[in-house]
Amino acid sequence: MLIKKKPLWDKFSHSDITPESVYLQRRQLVKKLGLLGTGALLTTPAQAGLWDLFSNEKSNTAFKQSSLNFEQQTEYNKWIYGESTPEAKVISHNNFYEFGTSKTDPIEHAQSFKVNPWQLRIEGEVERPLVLDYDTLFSLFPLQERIYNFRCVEAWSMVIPWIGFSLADILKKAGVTSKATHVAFETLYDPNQMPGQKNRFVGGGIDYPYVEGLTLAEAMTDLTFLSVGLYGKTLPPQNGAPIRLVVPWKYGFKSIKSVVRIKVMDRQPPTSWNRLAPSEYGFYANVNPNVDHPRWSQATERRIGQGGLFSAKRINTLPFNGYGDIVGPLYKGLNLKVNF
Ligand SMILES: Nc1nc2c(c(=O)[nH]1)N[C@H]1C(S)=C(S)[C@@H](COP(=O)(O)O)O[C@H]1N2
Ligand SMILES: [Mo]
Repeated sequence: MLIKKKPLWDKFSHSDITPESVYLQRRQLVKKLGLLGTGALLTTPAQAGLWDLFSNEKSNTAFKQSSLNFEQQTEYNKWIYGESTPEAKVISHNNFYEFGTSKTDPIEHAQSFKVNPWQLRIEGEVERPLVLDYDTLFSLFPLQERIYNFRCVEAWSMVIPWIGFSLADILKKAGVTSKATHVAFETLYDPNQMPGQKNRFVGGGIDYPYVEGLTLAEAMTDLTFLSVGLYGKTLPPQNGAPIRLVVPWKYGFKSIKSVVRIKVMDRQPPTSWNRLAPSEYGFYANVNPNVDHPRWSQATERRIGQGGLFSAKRINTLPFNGYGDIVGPLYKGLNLKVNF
């Protein structure tokens, strides 16, 4: 399912792979993770997950690996997803309109962006509002690595090793009330630091602060991630330091950067791109190869970092960016062409 880069799965789905080689691969991975000699291999969810991985191509267990430690999970993720987009691309080809609309503006103009001190507020329909300072962002929950495919609405994609924790963890800590139906997010508003907020031309016409939103069910899904780092380090400013949302089954614009406010709501909040161009960008923005953008096809994507800018590899785009077996049930009965 959610496997974007396929070296591992390709090996195991080809008919010329014998059961013995599958078995050896599994032994090798289990050994790499240091799980040999720990006793019964199938007694913990993590180990059962590993077993599933090799017995059923469709199973995705990366997010059930709670009993793996950080190093084990990193190793495991590499095996599932293959290698990530080169770090140099991930930090230099960005959308962050607060710093300008070209892909190279953020790395050029965000370097002096002050991310510490920082305050992230969790408020609205919650039992216990929270205000988290910079250090707390990194210490509140154990940090996990998640290698996710990331698909921009502009039909390019990368595979990025994020560091962070599930949004659900923080929402559970704050305790959402029974009135909650949606979650709204807001980026820092500081025109002195962000030239795009000062000047409509630089900022692409967005009405700042940049805002985003999810349904409560989407927000509570374990896939929905708050990232504080990538490639094992804190986030560079151009990628949304010190903390940004990552919603891997939705177009990239939902993954709002440099978040200062998470507000649990009793209704659907407005979102920046939808406000700017409602016929082009919907509230849901689920990756969908069958619903084209009015001005271009969404059937394929250019995988950044594979083959250079002009010869870059084009691959097929998958429904929900490949995460359909996890999040598809959230949209049962919803017309995805109308609710794009
Ligand atoms: N505040 C804010 N968040 C934002 C954006 C932005 O312009 N401002 N751009 C979005 C878009 S369109 C994309 S594709 C991703 C890009 O994330 P990356 O630069 O880390 O790859 O950030 C999203 N989050
Ligand atoms: Mo995007």
